[in-house]
Amino acid sequence: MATDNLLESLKRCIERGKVNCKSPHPPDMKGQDGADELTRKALDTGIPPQDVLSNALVLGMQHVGERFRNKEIFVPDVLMSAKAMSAAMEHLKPFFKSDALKHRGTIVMGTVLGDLHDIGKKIVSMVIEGAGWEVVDLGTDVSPEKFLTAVDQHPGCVIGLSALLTTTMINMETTIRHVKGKHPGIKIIVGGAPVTQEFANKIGADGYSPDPQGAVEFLNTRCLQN
Ligand code: B12
Repeated sequence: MATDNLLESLKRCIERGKVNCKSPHPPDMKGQDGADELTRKALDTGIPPQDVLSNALVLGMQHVGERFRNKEIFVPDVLMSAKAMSAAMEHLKPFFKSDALKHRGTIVMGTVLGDLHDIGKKIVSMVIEGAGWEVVDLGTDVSPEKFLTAVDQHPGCVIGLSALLTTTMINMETTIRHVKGKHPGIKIIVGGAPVTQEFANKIGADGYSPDPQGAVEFLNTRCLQN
């Protein structure tokens, strides 16, 4: 299959929530390769992992978001797309793993309290790891107290906060206040679809980026300790 066709088919698997060849969902794609097989094929064909990520997976998920907003699909459909995305990302992970010798520092990542979205956070974590940083991923629905405990366990770390809901992005501010109350010098970067530079400034974050590359730039320019 040509590169463009392969990426287009993979994007479609994300949009339709086709996880792998064996999965019965969606019925009209029964027996066809899913995100699992097509990601493997794309990488084996020599398509760069960054292209697989940006030109198939993220684009597919964006389309899912638009259709969900327009009420053309519903939560169970989105969950299947998220599952397909996770299956694909498993194949990408090794390509973003970095040499332990390049260890530049530690970032504690988490999705804030009340928020269960983690696809974007996982992508950002993967790219950051590939840039030589250790990532401690606290998962989703992380309370300010849990972030503080992690900072105590990883002295000198940076924090990365993710939020996808307008109702939970305010919990970024609570987390920043809680953590900076005890560690005023700690650097905190925020991101997620509803977050903006203006919002980041308002809540006292040190950095904001709409994408993983910006997060790496922030870490390498503002957070290196030596
Ligand atoms: C997938 C998804 C879900 C899945 C999540 C599965 C999972 N494991 O993550 C499920 C089905 C569980 C879900 C549930 C809900 N969802 Co939802 N969901 C989405 C959807 C379609 C895609 C999100 C996504 O993965 N995008 C792809 C990734 C790659 O993009 P991203 O997350 O933005 O991340 C990128 C950047 O933002 C940035 N980034 C992200 N984090 C960070 C962190 C740092 C530090 C940095 C620097 C950068 C950064 O880099 C990433 C890579 O480029 C969005 C639509 C959208 N347009 O965002 C709705 C959306 C976020 N959901 C929405 C809603 C309403 C809900 C529910 C309330 C629905 C319901 N009725 O139950 C629940 C809430 C559950 C909860 N408590 O969290 C709304 C939010 C509206 C709002 N104004 O707040 C959206 C916008 C859909 C819509 N248009 O209405 N959802």
